Amino acid sequence: LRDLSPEQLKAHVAGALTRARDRSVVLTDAVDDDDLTKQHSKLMSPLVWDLAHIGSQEELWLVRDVGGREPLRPDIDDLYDAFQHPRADRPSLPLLGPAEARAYVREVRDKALDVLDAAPLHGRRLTENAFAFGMITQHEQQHDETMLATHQLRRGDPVLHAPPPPAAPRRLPREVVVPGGPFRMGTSAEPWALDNERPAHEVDVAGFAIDTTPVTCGDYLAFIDAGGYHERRWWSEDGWDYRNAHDITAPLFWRRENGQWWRRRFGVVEPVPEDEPVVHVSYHEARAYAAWAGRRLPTEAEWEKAARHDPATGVTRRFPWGDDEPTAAHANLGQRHLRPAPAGAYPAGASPLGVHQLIGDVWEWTSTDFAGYPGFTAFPYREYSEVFFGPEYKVLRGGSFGTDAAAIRGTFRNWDYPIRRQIFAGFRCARDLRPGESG
Ligand code: AVJ
Ligand code: FE
Repeated sequence: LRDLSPEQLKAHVAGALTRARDRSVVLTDAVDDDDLTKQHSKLMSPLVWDLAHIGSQEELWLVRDVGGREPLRPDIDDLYDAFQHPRADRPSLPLLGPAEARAYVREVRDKALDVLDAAPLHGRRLTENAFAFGMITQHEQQHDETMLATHQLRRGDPVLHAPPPPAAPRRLPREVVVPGGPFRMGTSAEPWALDNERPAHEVDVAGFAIDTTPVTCGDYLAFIDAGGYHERRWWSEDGWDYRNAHDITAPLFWRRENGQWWRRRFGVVEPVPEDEPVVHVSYHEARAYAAWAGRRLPTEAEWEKAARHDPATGVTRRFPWGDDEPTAAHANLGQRHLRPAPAGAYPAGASPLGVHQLIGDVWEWTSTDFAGYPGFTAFPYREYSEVFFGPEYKVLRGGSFGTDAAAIRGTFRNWDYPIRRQIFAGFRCARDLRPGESG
């Protein structure tokens, strides 16, 4: 981005904003007004809240803050402040209706593009102003993924459609050994990296082995068939309490009928596909599976080293495949397919050591609590990530099929409660090296 002229950068930013809006429109035009305004799950906002919230944040950060323009709707700031109202309460607020929300986000966007036109995007202001536009683009894409998760929870006929993902060309070895030693984690250079990804810092990671691909549904069925959900010893104390409190015996959206496992996926019920990464499992289930398999979840630093470290050069890459932005050949991103791709389907996206599908397909649970890196400074506000630091949240990495390329990087950090299953989360396992094993 730094190599672009201000005009090229503006065109790039405008394009990214437009792509995010096209996606928001697809997600909100796909359902009728009743579906838009009702709550499909206590865990989620009504879709019409997400839509107006996207506009409200854009008004605050681009129109008012960068542009210094007059507020459009100061009266609704509070309604769309995520910290004022928990998701469960949002349907009972006097929200903008579908037509009003659509008109509002259009009006905000017109003003934001006007601000972009006039904004200085060069010199010292590049970082400040371009970052605000990048942040708002990512914010809209993040809420689009949230809306996609709401679509998955919604009952009724399918309304979203996409072609199936590519097939896997060949079977891969089960795991890859990542040699021990330091690597540079995080970033000080990515222009659109959020505060929690910064700064770059050296981390020494002992040698470990990590799964070549995320754990598949077929792998996970073996855990179910072995009685994994019924054996206390595989579970943490919190995990076992959670499993019992909700009588959890399979991933969310799975059901067993007539001797066969089925899953519901955006309104379609289909047999569970054995070669696809498992999705809609909580951290607790991921951890129990790993214990049953005689393995463990990777730490966040292990995940990032597997994804970014090139042992041949010692250089940390932006993505597993190198420094280029993701394309359709690298990773399953952006709702291009409405499901994870079979394990091994993205050979062009593999890391130097041959770890596959780190970016896209499913978010991957790590064993690490969400915290700031050494030297962390909150930016642009504490509420983006700092207020979530602590042991209640686990870090997830890599993005899912529902994450847009604009909102994922090798350094990107997501976080959620270890009980959450409605997000597009799966996992892969790791293990310590055995004595004498190279690494
Ligand atoms: C980074 C995905 C945890 O959705 O709660 C959206 C992103 N922050 N609006 C979330 C976010 C404010 C955040 N996650
Ligand atoms: Fe938000």
